[in-house]
Amino acid sequence: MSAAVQPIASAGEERELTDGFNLIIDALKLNGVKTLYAVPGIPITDFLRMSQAEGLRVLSFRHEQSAGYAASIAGYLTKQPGICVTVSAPGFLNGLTALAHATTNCFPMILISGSSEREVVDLQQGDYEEMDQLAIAKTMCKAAYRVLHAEDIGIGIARAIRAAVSGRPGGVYLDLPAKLFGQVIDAEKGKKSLVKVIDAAPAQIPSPDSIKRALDVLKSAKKPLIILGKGASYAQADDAIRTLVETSGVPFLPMSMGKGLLPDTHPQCAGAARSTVLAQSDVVMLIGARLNWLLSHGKGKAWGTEPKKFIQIDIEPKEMDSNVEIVAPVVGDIGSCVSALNAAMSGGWQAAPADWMKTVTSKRDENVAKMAPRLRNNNSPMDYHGALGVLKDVIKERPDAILVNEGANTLDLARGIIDVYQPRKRIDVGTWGIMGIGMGYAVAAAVETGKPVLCVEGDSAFGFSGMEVETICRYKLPVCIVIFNNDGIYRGTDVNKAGDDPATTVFVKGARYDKMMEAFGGVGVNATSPDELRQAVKAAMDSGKPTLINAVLDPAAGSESGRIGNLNPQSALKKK
Ligand SMILES: Cc1ncc(C[n+]2csc(CCOP(=O)(O)OP(=O)(O)O)c2C)c(N)n1
Ligand SMILES: [Mg+2]
Repeated sequence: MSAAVQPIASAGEERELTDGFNLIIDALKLNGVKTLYAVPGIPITDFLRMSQAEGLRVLSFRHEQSAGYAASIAGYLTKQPGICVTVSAPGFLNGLTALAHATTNCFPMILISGSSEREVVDLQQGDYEEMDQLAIAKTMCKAAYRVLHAEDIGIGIARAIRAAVSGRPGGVYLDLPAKLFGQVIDAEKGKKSLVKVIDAAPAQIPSPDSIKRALDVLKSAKKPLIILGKGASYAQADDAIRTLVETSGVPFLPMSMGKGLLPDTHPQCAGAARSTVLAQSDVVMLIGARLNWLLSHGKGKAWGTEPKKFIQIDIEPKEMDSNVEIVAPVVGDIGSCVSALNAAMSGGWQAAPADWMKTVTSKRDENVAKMAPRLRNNNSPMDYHGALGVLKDVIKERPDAILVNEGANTLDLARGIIDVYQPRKRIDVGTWGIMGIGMGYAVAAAVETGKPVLCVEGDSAFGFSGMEVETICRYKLPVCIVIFNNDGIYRGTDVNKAGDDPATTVFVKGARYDKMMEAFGGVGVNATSPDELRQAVKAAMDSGKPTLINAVLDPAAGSESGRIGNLNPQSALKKK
């Protein structure tokens, strides 16, 4: 039990007291929380001070959205809910995007926001930062709770933790009105009210029938494929997944954040033969991957004409048949499901047909060979391939570094080109293709893993969280940011057809983002060729000093919306 307590004389006896501030801290610490991602202000300024004094690490950001993204990815990386703390109304709303993002991506996160006085808010009498935060949050997360009495803090925090990590993980909102922090109760009573969450994410064992059905379908395949989603990475069942893939002899396709579960250079990796395996496979086993837009909903042109049978492993029963028929649903946590499959296969398993594996590997090798010379160009200004060839080498030399990636072309090309070798080393825009995760992710990745971080950022993408370079410098984090500066969104060459304003997709030409870093004492480098880029990134990764490299790209490099230009609506009318 932390400090707090002060003896007071009451009716001739001395009692120890505690308060809301201390009970929240005690409840978090009791449940193993070590880090808070936050922006201070009324009513949480003192709470953050006291948290820091009590040994919690408090990372103080410049904007709640970045603090929220940091918390969300901390949840993904650790399987413990990442905690973001904000002030009321505007701070809460700034954090809410990240909470919704966490829910959509199935990352465990808790957004704790201070709120204004209930009596005033509910009568809409115009309180300081008045807003019915709980009602708003409810529509955007997995669960939302409010605590009104100090003796309920223990239960409130326990519920939030359990809701965030159990079953399919997601975002949870916890509303803490200003008055709660100062509420004083008997210290002994307070201590007894705390709850340590036991087995917060209980294993969910798949039914034996579902395992047998899945293996029967897999056995019947002539051209099987395994798709590894970020749910598989989240599960931290790395060895079991590797065993399953290798025993089955099935080619695997990693989704963006599933990369590295097995190295991209693994002989069974079909990453560089994506269109071939999607179109030609006959049985597809999805492990922690959803058939959402990122997999073209499991149907249509990308999936070819070959009839498909889907096996799906997911903790959420409602995921099954969401887009197409799942002939073999396996519902349970990924670790338990994959272990059960491995156990059932251990009696002897006929590896996938060799001619199929050969088709996949020859296509893959052909694509890799075609790409190779483009990655070795030393053009100045750079193109994406020249710059990414350098970063591919850097990650090969430092496979333990965490790669953060956002942008359009910068994202799509980096995903394809930079090989990942270890699980949970690539973190990016996720299900929504969201810009703005960059610096928040970088902070949390450095803090939670202690590993060096390499951020590969489009110049537009970086702008969404760019002010957090100050945060990175302040905490002296080993983060190297490379900005692919092509003067704009997708390209820097658009021209406004009417008037003097610049086109909507272009930025100040020749901007020097590296100077921003220097403003806060970090290292800034302007790199105009792949050779210069290589030197600068290597120096940054060696020194661990916060570094920002402005990589000057040809403004004409890049295409509209990167690889997803087809999603732009088109009109039959002629465009202006
Ligand atoms: C929050 C949010 N706002 C807007 C977008 C739309 N959007 C998609 S990619 C992108 C920026 C692409 O430009 P850049 O980061 O410079 O990458 P490039 O293609 O130029 O390499 C934007 C604004 C988004 N995905 N998310
Ligand atoms: Mg750009």
